[in-house]
Amino acid sequence: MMKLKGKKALVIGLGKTGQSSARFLAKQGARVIVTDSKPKSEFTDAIKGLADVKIDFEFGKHSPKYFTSVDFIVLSPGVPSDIDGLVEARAKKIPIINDIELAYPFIKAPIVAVTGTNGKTTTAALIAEMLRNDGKKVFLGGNIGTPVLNYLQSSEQADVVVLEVSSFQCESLDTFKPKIAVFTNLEPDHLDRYPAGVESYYTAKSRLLCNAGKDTVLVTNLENERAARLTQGFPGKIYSFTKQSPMSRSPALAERFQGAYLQKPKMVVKIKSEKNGGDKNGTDEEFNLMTCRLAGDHNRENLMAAACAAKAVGCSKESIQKTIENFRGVPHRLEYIRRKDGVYFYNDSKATNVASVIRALSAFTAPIILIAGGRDKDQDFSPLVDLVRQRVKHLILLGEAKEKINRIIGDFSETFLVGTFEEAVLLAYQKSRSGDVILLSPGCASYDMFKNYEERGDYFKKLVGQL
Ligand code: UMA
Repeated sequence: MMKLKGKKALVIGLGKTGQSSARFLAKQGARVIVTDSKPKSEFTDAIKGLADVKIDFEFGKHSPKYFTSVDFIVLSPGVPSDIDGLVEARAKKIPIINDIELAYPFIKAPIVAVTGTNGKTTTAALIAEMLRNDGKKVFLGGNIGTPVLNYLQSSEQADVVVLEVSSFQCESLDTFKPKIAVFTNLEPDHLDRYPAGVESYYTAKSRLLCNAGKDTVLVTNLENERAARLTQGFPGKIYSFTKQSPMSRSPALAERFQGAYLQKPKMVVKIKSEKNGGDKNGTDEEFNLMTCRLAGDHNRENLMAAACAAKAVGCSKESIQKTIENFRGVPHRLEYIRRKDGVYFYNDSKATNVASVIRALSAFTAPIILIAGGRDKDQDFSPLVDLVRQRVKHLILLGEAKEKINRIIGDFSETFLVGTFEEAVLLAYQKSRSGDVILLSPGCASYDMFKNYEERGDYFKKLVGQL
């Protein structure tokens, strides 16, 4: 465990991560400097919130001198790992860690870490809910919005810590070793952050397994080629999930299979027990999905992943079934908002890449009026062509990427380019008929018009509420 007392630490970025890291370090007796490239005027609340601890701040730039005069650096996930000062710090062998690495040695409870391109937030929330329904105290944090160090600064003693871990957070993992590592799927994303190509994004994600051993459980998706590949040579236990029965995939797989699969309308979970008297072949537990409120096939995958992870920490069948019945989804992820004049409104503001728009469009059989656009992340929108042609009756585009998206998929549906969210919502409503779905699933980042995807989704919900 790194001794922090008296150590000089540089925290880069004063967002949620930077604030919780700076506070934790200062409380542990470290000498803390925080540097953020934005001007001081943007941090009035953050500075006030940290007034009770001793911290030095630098705003508006990152002075090179700090990067090489500290004992270690804590990097916020949104800060690219190749900014100038970091290159120099690396050359001088100054450790560069993130908040998860900083927190890890202090966490006593078993950790379930969830990553993947899509579905990781819903899966992490489902796991937490299953375990809470099982009477366990759970801390749920990480990329989902609550930095992990907030846990160590509360009086809470969790039985299980569930963390959503993004690729940006995986990148700087070094000693972190979760008990259970969940991969929902791996698909191209964040190519603006990984200019060397998609392989470097996958490499970043696989850092989650960099210390995996015999005692690690990997939960992964057999439907997804890249996620399935993680099982090759994996040293620990593998719980996989698949939409087909393992037998129909291959008898060899069925033989060794542990995990979850669908047998519509049921989900079957098969985990072999090694405890005294346990069933070495695995008992099948069946779960009824008829009452599940989560829309879309992708959510069936999230459910299977969550059930495998929950089982790996000893969750009961009843608690999993109860969660299936009561879980209403995570805000901004295919979140049902309301029905007006027979039209259903869904907020999927978290869909910031093409793969998640594909999932959202695939979740509905009703005609869709799709509102999309925002800040492009160098994406190829052409994989949307078929679904837009089949399911989208009107396409409403806005934000910086609207012309690019229009060039690629605009011809496959009646398309409108608008300037504001107000116009988009009003037009969608005017064009709708009873039975339609109005779906905000932008396929782009929100930063051209909003602070983040939550603000975008909340604004959409507000406008829909006002109709
Ligand atoms: N900054 C610099 N220098 C730079 C770049 C940025 O100083 O070169 C500063 C910015 O001015 C800003 C601060 O860094 O003040 C922001 O840091 P951050 O972007 O790491 O944001 P946090 O508020 O710390 O939030 C982060 C995650 N954000 C990102 O990964 C971009 C949050 O995930 C996460 O919830 C939070 O930590 C707690 O763990 C958000 C996200 O969009 C939801 N994640 C991406 C995704 O899900 O696709 C990965």
